[in-house]
Amino acid sequence: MKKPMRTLDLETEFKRLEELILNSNTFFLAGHLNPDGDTIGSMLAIGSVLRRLGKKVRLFSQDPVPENLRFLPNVRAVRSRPPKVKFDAAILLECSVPSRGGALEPVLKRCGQVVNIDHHKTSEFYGDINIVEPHSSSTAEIVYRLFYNMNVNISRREAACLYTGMVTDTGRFHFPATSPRTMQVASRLLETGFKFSRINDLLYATKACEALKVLGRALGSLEFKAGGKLAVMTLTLADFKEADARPEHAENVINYGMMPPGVKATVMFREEAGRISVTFRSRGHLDVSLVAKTFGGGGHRNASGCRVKASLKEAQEKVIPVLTKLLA
Ligand SMILES: [Mn+2]
Repeated sequence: MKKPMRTLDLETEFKRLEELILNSNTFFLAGHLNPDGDTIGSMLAIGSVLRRLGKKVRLFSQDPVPENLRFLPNVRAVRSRPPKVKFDAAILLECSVPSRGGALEPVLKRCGQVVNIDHHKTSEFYGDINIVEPHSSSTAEIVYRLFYNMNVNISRREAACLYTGMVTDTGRFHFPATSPRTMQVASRLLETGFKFSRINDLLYATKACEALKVLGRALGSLEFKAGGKLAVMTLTLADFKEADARPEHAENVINYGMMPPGVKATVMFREEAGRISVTFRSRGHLDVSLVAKTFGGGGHRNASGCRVKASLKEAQEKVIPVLTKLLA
């Protein structure tokens, strides 16, 4: 890889990528670890367009595609084993640094050019071409613009992939990154006639029975502290056993804690063998990562976590006072 040069002129970068696509034949596409709807949807859409242009494409995700995205067209083309051949170009999707995609370096050394497409401002501009657009709701929105510039007509299936990227990254057009342009792009995608309602059903109205049972138990455990500003949820090993569930079935459960009016922060205590996993959520300026750090954990201002070697009761007695103090 050449030494990165920070390029700020986005239109020039789009043009350079168009030229690279037209002048190259083999492409390696990769997304980030723990892939989400935006990474996988964007990858599948680019892969499909490149194939229609007669190119050879390898899609790679070191981590498996999550269960809830396996409905996407041609998703089985995404492989978790890195290829051993050369490519004219690599396109990395939302990897702020190449290692966000896993062990990519050996493959990237065999790629003529590296393209970095991202909508996070943390991107390190490591590519030969860098399309980094922090004002974009999603990578899918950037990819749409690329195809639009190239005068590529998007197929129904490609539109379904890009829509999935946009709807998941914006939290169903809910987060502040959703712009008028996001809605315009979504509207253009809908015009292709793909079944967006079916996709929304699969993404948002489908949940494993085990996950529903765990959710029920977590909601049943809700308690309020700090004068109603703190919501506390608890899941014991027995809860998981009785729901026949695994820890991943409790993913996102914590977000329900933020729903009651007046709640400023929420914490979930989840019992594991010999320790307690503690996760935090908050809104706005309230920095729950400070609490996580107190107990050797970390994360972001509004979403963080730690693990405490203690019983459930002890962990709660340690953590809740620290949170209450933050809320005071
Ligand atoms: Mn994204």
